[in-house]
Amino acid sequence: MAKLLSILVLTLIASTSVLSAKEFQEHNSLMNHGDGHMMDMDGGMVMGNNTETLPGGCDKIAATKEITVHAGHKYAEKFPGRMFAFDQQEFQFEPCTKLTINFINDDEVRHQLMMHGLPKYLYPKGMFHLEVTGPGSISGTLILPSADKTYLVHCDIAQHMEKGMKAQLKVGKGSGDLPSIPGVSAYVIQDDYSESIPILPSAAEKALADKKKAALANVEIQPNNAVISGVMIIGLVIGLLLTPLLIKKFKGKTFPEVITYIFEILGDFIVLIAKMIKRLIGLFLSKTKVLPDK
Ligand SMILES: [Cu+2]
Repeated sequence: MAKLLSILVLTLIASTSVLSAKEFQEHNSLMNHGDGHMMDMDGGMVMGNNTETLPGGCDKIAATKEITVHAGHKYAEKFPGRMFAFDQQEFQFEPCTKLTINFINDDEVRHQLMMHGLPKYLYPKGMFHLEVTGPGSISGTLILPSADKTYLVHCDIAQHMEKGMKAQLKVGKGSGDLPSIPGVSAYVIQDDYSESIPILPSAAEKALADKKKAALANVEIQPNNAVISGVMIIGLVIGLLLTPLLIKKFKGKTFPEVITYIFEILGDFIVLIAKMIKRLIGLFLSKTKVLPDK
């Protein structure tokens, strides 16, 4: 029984390890969900597939083209600081072209080829989308609109576009270049690997630090100065006035006698204060108390 169990467990482990080592998969038997949405249970998906309906302004299909686009980590090697990329960053087609894209994922992760801004009456959410999880291929077709426009092509998996998986597709003359297309247009946020930047603070940072320092110095020193000038002067004056009197008083007395005398004075002083408080309370009570007429 124990032997049988161990064989079963080993078989399970072996089969899962075979499954986890992903092999290239052609996603070509997809289930059609309607509206150009097709998918399988292995991470293959097409959205916005359109092989027939002409976009507004297209009298006929102007041309039929087929391209293959790879997605993978290795295509980002030529772009410093990027992690993922397509093997091409720019595409250009004549308006009303029927375009078939064969999308190949060369990585062990999930990648997409997404186009945005297409006419919504024809493409749900204005989107054409191909997706493959792990190494594999998938194909989809769309008919490009009639107007000159530049479309964003990207992978929408978190951070994949920011890390380089971004391209542009121009229909006709296009409508300019999109920002941060690796190798095509300037990055919106430039990477800077020069040594001077992390070591030396910028002039603005330095000015800010100096300002903070000055502010802190003011807060700490100014009130102290005021305290010293006010209280200290009063103390000095009192001390100067009392010293001759005290010298006279303590002449010929020993140190313990002086201490005893000081405590006696303090004791008298406390008693005096207590008496004054008592008298004040009495005064206050007699004034607030409503006494009946005799
Ligand atoms: Cu991706």
